[in-house]
Amino acid sequence: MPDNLFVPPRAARLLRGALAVAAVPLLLTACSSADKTDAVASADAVTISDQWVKAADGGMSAAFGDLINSGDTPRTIVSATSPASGRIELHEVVADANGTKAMRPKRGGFVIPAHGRTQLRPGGDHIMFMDLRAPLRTGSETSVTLTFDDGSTTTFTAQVRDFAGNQENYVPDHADGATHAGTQTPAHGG
Ligand SMILES: [Cu+2]
Repeated sequence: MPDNLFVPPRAARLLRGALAVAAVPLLLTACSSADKTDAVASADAVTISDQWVKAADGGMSAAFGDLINSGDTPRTIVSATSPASGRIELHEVVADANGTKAMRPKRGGFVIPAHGRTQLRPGGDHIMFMDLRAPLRTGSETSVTLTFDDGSTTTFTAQVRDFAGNQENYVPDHADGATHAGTQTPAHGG
């Protein structure tokens, strides 16, 4: 009988201890989901602004814009698709030993730094439309879907614009069939 009198406070102590232990992981979980770092999909952390696509009658074109990362961790785009092009590659422009600029698939994709931006520009990184399904007419629009390395995707709409300058990355004498051969051998760029 006296034993029974002692059990409740002891049980209460044990219970309190168990709650304290259980509270730790609960708090950690609450913290990590509250300060949106890893819990947020890349597609929700990255937006694009000033996006546009170069007008072209056929063959190749490219999409440009500013990729903006509002999150605390770097995000990586690994591929892209668009109904406008049979194939899309993520390109960078590099200079070879002779100083000649050439484009090639960017290894590892486009990385957008935490709280930073990655600019896609003519003469720099760009989303390369390798094989247009139809002419891209000035003033029309097309959509592009980006896939991140966490598997999340985001789709944006870009207006088609005339663009004449700074075409070193798709020079006409490389822009016929020969260019496709070139881009199919990314090894040439190193
Ligand atoms: Cu390109």
